[in-house]
Amino acid sequence: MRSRSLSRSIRRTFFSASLATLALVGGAALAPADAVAAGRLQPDLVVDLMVTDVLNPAEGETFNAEIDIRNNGTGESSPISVTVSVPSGLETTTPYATDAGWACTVASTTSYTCSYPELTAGGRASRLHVPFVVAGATPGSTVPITTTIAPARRESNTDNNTGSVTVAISGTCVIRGTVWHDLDRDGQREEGEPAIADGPDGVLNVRLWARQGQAIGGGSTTVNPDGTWSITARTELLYEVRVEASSAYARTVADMGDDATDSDMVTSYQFEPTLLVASAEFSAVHGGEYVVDAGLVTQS
Ligand SMILES: [Ca+2]
Ligand SMILES: [Ca+2]
Ligand SMILES: [Ca+2]
Repeated sequence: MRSRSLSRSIRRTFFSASLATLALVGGAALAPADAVAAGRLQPDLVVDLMVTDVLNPAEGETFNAEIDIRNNGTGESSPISVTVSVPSGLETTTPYATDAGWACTVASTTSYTCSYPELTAGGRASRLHVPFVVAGATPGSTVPITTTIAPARRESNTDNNTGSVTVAISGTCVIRGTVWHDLDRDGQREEGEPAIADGPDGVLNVRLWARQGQAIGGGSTTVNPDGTWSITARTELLYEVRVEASSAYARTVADMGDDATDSDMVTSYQFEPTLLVASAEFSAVHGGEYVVDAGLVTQS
């Protein structure tokens, strides 16, 4: 009896001594709940970002999905295994061996599997690049690509282990217009108002300008003797039509009256040494036909 009583007493003393030691080491007293959380260090792997390096790839072209993975948890993860889906319309190709730490294999016709070493708490994996070939996707459609991280051992949250991005498949459209001389400056093309022809004293060029750096597209042309022009262009991006002409001209008033016979140039970027005017930005989609006319007046 006595020995047991003694033993309990010793244990109690020992326990309070350890708590005191903990408090001293930590520099502040730890509340019991904090002590428990600190003792269970859990990883939380997250698909932090998923993008493609090309916004609008076309049939037969190769583009990359770019994927950032990090550990938002409090503990180190186990080695990481990631599945990247290959949807219908896209095909796998040889994975890269250049992403530090990553090793990818073609798991099947519908997925890649990629592995990476353990990530410490707060750690980020080097960016993963996964190549895709457009094969049989419908022009103008959007195709989703999904990344799924296999749950790490003791992972605290697996709801954020998936990320996805959609890529738009480029098609073709026709963009065309007429450049004319708006003699009476009313913004409408009437009978007798002439075309402005190609050349240093007329129209230097017509160009499709794309603001989105990761979009592929554009094109340029000169006008025909009757002032008309036409460009067949890639789609699933935003374009602006820019007309460069002699500085003898300026832009007439835009969007005045009947759209079939008005001028669609809403911006003047430059007057010297050449005139540079532009349409509003518009979304070009597969199969579309866009008429963008330019009325110019004599520079006064
Ligand atoms: Ca997670
Ligand atoms: Ca007119
Ligand atoms: Ca218009």
